[in-house]
Amino acid sequence: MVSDNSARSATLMTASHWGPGRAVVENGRIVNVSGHEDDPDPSPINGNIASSLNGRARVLRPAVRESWLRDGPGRAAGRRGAEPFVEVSWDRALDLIAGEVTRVRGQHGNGAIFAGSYGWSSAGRFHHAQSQLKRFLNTVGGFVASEGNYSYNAALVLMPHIVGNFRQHVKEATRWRSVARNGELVVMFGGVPLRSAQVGAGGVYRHRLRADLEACRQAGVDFVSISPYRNDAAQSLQAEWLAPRPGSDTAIMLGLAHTLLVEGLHDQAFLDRYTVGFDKLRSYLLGQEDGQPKDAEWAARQSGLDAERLRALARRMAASRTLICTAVSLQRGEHGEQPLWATVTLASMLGQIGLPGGGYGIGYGSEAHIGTMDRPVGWPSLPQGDNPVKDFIPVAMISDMLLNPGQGYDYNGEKRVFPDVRLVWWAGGNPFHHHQDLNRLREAFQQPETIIVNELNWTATARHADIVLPVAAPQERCDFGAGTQDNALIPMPKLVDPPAEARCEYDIYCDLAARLDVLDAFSEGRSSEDWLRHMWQRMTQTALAEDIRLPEWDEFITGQKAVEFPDRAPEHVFLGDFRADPRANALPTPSGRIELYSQVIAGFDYADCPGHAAWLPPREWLGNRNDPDLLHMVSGQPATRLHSQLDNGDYSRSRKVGGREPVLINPADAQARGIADGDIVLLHNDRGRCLAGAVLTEDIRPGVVFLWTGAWYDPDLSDPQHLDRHGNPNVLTHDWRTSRLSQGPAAHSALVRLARFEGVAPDIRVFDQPDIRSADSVD
Ligand SMILES: Nc1nc2c(c(=O)[nH]1)N[C@H]1C(S)=C(S)[C@@H](COP(=O)(O)OP(=O)(O)OC[C@H]3O[C@@H](n4cnc5c(=O)[nH]c(N)nc54)[C@H](O)[C@@H]3O)O[C@H]1N2
Ligand SMILES: Nc1nc2c(c(=O)[nH]1)N[C@H]1C(S)=C(S)[C@@H](COP(=O)(O)OP(=O)(O)OC[C@H]3O[C@@H](n4cnc5c(=O)[nH]c(N)nc54)[C@H](O)[C@@H]3O)O[C@H]1N2
Ligand SMILES: [Mo]
Repeated sequence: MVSDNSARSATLMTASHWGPGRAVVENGRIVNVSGHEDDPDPSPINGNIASSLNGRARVLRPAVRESWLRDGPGRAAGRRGAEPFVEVSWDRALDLIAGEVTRVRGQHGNGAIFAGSYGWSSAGRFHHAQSQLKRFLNTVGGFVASEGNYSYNAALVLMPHIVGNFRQHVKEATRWRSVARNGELVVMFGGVPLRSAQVGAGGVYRHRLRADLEACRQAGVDFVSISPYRNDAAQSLQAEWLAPRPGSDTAIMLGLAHTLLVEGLHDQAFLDRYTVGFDKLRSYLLGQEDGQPKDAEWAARQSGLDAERLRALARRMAASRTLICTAVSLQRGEHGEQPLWATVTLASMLGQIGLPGGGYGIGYGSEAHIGTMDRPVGWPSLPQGDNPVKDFIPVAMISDMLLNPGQGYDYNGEKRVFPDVRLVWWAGGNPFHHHQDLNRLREAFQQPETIIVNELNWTATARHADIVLPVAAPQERCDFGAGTQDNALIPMPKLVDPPAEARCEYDIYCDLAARLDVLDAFSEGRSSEDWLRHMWQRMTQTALAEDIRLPEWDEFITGQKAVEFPDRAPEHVFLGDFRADPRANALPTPSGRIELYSQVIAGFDYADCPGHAAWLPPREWLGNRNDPDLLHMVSGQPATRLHSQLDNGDYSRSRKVGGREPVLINPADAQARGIADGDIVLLHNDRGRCLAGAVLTEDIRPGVVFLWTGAWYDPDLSDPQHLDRHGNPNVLTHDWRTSRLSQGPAAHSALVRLARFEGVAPDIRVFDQPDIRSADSVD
């Protein structure tokens, strides 16, 4: 009913987190996916889809790790990730899983099952991997969940204390159109990279940011980019570039705040009316607590920037309608709460919060929609049901949890205890890409008795599992797409069949639910097509309330046309209503105002997150390197893919250097180490080592190397440090948290060493099948 696969060649619509695509299907195979003609700025990431789906890394049949199949569940003592797999029939795999779920529930309870299963999975409202897994496990007693995300955990936990819900911040960010019309100056910490704005969770029908930013520039808005990497600001913005030491932004912001204060440029009336706690800040800025005024000279010493330039910038910010943009990357470092709180503090002192084109925003550029669009109505989703297990971990504590069952930890004012997890089930995420300190994670992954992973590809995570289930890709099943902050519904017809024995996850869970006698509770008697029609029916009602008539499902899914909803607030101003009437529109903070000092947070008594914005240097940064040989590694989002997704695709691979992930090196740092452009290099520290391909560029600050995230982890286990042959930065990052407040990941503060790699570089193996044996050799 959904697509006409019988035609020898057809061009059909598909959707992904990076936008809609036109897929060319020939003889039951996708041969190309390109951007959609309605999209003014389509993402080249589409260029990976066909080659990745047809690639050699697909999981083709259910597979079980050899000694798990022979000996049953148990700790793995280094064998996970090192052993061959045995392919088994679906019946056998599902019997094993049903038996294991029953065993763990019976012996240890559902609190021993972890399905926090973080990750972006794929676009599509129904076939959302985590929702499917959670719904299934909720029908059999629940699971330990995870809370927060890797993107902006510090913001999720801190912002409700000081301003309000962070997701609301992002949704209601001041629009670029308001900046174009009213703004004069945009000061960006970490830039507003067009590279990362290719992506919007769940999908983005039209990429608007490039045009919106250019409109600001054309209207005369000036941009300043404070970032170690020049390209974090689009060239067309002609931004002034200040390249500080990574991790020093809080000091810079406090230095700017100090200049405002001592020169009387701060807006006392705004501070009095809309904030609490400025007195504490004032004494901190003046050094009355610690004897250290946070003046421009002090900020310059921390950041490596020029003191006079910082003073001039503070004056200019006070004299202009200024928007401060802080990238979420800043809060993915140690004490990542502080640049957020310092942003709010600095913007409050400027007094422009709630004014058109002014104030502050966090995460502009981290997604396509921020400042460009907001979802006008709610989209339907698959209900996950209720989880009877209330236990969870902050998302980035996965290794901590697995290595320390029963141990206590702090989190946002709570004292919590890690559960004793026996069964881990991951669907739609790749912790062996996303988590920090992969050698530690490898150790942690030996602890559970069983690990199940549902995957499209033999990622490093699949290779560290006991049971791997092959699943269908978005183009191999029928669905509809709608970005969480987008304004369009996009048809996602099934374009081709899944390869070999890969299946839709919904059907897998139905078969498992039948084995566990919960099929009715899981499926409610619906097939996946029934669910899609049911969800579309609900969507039709929602749309009608907005006077929008949706086509019938069959017409929509075959019709190759998206449905767009009108943009309700094209010039929205963040906190405009609060500014207009701070009593009627009080913030959801204890005081109802912006909390420059939080009694609640101060009451937690965390040395790593005091009661107001403060400069707490990271343990690893250029300001305290004891050896000039050390470099600061930034590991930002890759231009050529989404995280680790489709890294085996043609477009991602076309940018590799010598087959390795590119690392950006300043020519001065390269020269000092005898490294030439295109060389294979070795990055290393006490935690691990990896190869990468050298790209020499003046666009990166001296002393900093930039290694993109997401290269599929490819360890050589015969090497004592498990040399990653490919270039995943997380073999080098530490597994420390932002602070006890939010326990967020802190990947961006890591020091590394760099050398030319001598000798013959080993082949990359992770894009091929792992060692798979036939069942006969074990049975
Ligand atoms: N060093 C460092 N590390 C970082 C970051 C950083 O800046 N620096 N950034 C962090 C951030 S912000 C994030 S969000 C994370 C991202 O981390 P992840 O979200 O874990 O990364 P993805 O590569 O998107 O992983 C998604 C996985 O789901 C699989 N998948 C896709 N669709 C489906 C499906 O339908 N079903 C199933 N079962 N699987 C599917 C894909 O094949 C892929 O392996 O990384 C974090 N890690
Ligand atoms: N193409 C593509 N787009 C993506 C993603 C992807 O994988 N691929 N991932 C998406 C996701 S899940 C997220 S959360 C967002 C993340 O969005 P961001 O967090 O904004 O993205 P990053 O690339 O990690 O960081 C942006 C820039 O911050 C700068 N930076 C790093 N550390 C510092 C610092 O200490 N100080 C200053 N001033 N600058 C610093 C780096 O130069 C980097 O280029 O991106 C999203 N967009
Ligand atoms: Mo993210």
